[in-house]
Amino acid sequence: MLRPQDTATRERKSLDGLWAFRLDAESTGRDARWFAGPLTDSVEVPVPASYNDIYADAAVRDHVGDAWYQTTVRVPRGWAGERIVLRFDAATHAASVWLGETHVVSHEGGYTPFEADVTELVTAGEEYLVTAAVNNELTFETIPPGYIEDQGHRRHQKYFHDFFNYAGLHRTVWLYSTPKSYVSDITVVTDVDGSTGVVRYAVEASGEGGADVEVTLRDAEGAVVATGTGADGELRVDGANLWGPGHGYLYELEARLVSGGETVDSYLQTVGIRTVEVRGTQFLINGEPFYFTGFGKHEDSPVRGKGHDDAYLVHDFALLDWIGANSFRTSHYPYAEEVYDYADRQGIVVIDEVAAVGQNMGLAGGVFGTQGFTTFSPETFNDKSQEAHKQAIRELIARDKNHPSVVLWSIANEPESDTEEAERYFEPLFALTRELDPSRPVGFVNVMLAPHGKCRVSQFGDVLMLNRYYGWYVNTGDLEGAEKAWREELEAWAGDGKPIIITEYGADTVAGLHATVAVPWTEEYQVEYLDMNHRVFDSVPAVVGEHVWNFADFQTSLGIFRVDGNKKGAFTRDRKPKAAAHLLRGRWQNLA
Ligand code: GCB
Repeated sequence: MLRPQDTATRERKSLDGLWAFRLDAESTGRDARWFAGPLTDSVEVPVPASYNDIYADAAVRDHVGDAWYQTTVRVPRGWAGERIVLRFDAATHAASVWLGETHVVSHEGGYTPFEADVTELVTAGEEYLVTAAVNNELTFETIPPGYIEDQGHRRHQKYFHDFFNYAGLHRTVWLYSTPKSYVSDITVVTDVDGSTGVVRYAVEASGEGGADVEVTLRDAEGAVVATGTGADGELRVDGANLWGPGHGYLYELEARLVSGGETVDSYLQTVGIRTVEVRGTQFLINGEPFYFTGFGKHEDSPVRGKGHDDAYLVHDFALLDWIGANSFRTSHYPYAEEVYDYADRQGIVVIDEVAAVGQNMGLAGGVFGTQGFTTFSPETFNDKSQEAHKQAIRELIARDKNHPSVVLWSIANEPESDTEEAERYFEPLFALTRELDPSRPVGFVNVMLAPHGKCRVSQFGDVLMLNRYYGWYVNTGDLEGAEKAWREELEAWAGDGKPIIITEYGADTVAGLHATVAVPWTEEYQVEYLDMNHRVFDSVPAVVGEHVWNFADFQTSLGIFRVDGNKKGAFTRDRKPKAAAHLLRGRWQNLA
């Protein structure tokens, strides 16, 4: 799905700012047609942002159900005769949208975009109400899952993952125009042939039709390096400047629809020419072995929660650069598209993850206090859950397929994977991912409860991604025992002959807590814990990457084993380095 752009033939208008906002705990708004006029009894809310932490109000923070957002938009006068689209970059987790009194779109899935063609409903120059009912409920049939407990005095959202269920309009809302004949999709796959870069493109056109496709590829200085005609084809670039880790070199593909010598529509797609390949136990980018250093991250910051923020984007990447990280995983959901664009330009490598986290009732019982469920059953994860999971994969790949920074799809984090039901559930998801994108490897993130020899899903992955907490959740405070157990398990996995990425290892650490003899929760323990892990990784050649959990401390749901959130960050929530950050900096700068 293409992002809105300003080009010679298109314009866009951001609807970000303060919107009217009203909670609907009783779920009366839809029947009472709150969209039919200005939202009464409302306050103002910033877009983009999570609403939860904006007010000093537990009812907002812990709200379960619909939250209503409303703004007015004036369609620019100059857009008469154009196709006009209303687009939400994300609404977490589901939304229904009205333009005036007309329902224009509904969408499920909190981290991917959706849009509605509103051409027939608007007149250029006129003003309209835009209303969205954004719902944050998680069920066994949503991605991610959860369930609602009716506690009499309140409905309480339970879930099986460890980050706070922030909700709202987390990303930009757009009104944009395209011509009536328009470029509706572009797919770019690149290859390298000697010193020649190969760019295979496919351009989809929609609308009134009758136009031819022409493409022009320009280098970063704007010089034309290749041209083509036809809806798909292959462009060749002699002496190509490849995209690679630390080298965010981008070409630009202009796709034009041309009719009678006139350009009807023009869309600009950045292109990084690179290859990705798994060979034996190696992960190759441009034919060179790549070793991932970096983090599992979160979209999380004080006040705005999961709202996208360019200041945090640029700052977080500055910290990745400072610490010598070359990559991160978008744990545990697709991030804002701005993040991938920036990663493309910065040469940062991304493992792109679908929001399938928490599909593991074994883990949920122990860690999240939500006992008594079976993971895969007609009442829990069933065919509808699997269909939602498939849809989440489709939307992820449709959105992110053209980013050179994305080198690997992660289709789930720590699901149950040691049962026959899990094997049956996941096999088709791997097949779907490969069918949608044969150009990238695919994997899923394995949990400690399904160790080597027990896991029945890792057979489907091109790489092994392991989350392990030896020395934290097990062998707590016993780094010697942890090292032994960890090495033993890792060596068993290495026998599978696939590259292994350690996608999580970490220890909760309260910044400023110290001890002479390292004990859990102190900065000293986090340092020794990481050191121990690194000794283990360095002794197993199949390990091709290490992602510390987590980049920064982040907010979690209330509970008895988190104090104001998860403290496994190398940085605090406000991005101050703990001692561990300095350790990592030394190691990763050396590895680079
Ligand atoms: C995990 C999860 C991650 C948690 C982390 C922890 O295995 O993948 O979402 O935050 O452990 O700190 O417990």
